[in-house]
Amino acid sequence: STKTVIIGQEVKIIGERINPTGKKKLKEALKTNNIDYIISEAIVQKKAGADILDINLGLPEIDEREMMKKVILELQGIIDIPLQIDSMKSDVIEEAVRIYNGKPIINSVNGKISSMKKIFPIAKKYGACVICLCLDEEGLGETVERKLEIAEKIINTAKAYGVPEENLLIDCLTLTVSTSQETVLETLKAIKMIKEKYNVKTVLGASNVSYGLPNRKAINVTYLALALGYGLDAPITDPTIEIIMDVIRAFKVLSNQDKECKEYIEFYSNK
Ligand code: THG
Repeated sequence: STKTVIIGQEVKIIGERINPTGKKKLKEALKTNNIDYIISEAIVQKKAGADILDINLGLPEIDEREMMKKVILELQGIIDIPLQIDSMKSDVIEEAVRIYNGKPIINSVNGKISSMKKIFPIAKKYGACVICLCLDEEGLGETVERKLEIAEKIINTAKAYGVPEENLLIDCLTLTVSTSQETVLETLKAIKMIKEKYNVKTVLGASNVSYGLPNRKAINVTYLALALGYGLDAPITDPTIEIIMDVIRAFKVLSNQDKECKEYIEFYSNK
């Protein structure tokens, strides 16, 4: 189907804070079974404006499957925004989507046969949405052509497994601008082209791009604003970083999503 609407539907913020990568406090909480800390991180992100919460509890020292189950059961009794199940392990993903009340989002599948073979049957069985990473056996797609080729392969394979296009979220992935400068705009062009061609949404991690540079915030928010301009539907980001939410709120005004600037005025008048 040919899509003409690239931007205009509401941007959704995927909160990334429940992920132990580089987070000492969360690692400690996972090791000591401190579910309250994880719940507080969920509440903080929702209050800051997250629309969806990514849940990654992968730590070698713990029983990830048990922890995931406990956290999902607790969180869905407290918080009403959708959860995104993020794990390297397909048994953890399956257990989580099985007990989840509602339509879960799986983070993630990629273009490798081994990944699609594990993830798509689960997505089909539970009616889940799936984030599809533009990488395969040959590595991460670095050009528009490669990203499109991988996305197309994943979309077609999903359909063969009975997972419809509208349940797919494509992640075009970005490398770090300090080491792969020529590739970062390719990611944005791929977002636009994939949305023109397919009935899918797009997601993108909005902070990997700046590794290795000083003043990372400036790079991150500028790239975020560009990505939104190219039609990114859902940035994966930390909503507690004020300037990130400033940019998203401003973008919603400028792209005619925040009608009559209502949310914008409401938010900043009360500050
Ligand atoms: N695409 C998809 N999923 C993803 C990513 C993506 N999941 C993981 C990641 N990228 C997004 N989530 C994070 C989580 C943590 C950090 C960055 C992205 C992070 N942690 C800091 C560190 O590593 O040093 C610590 C920050 C802190 O202490 O607050 O940056 O691209 N589909």
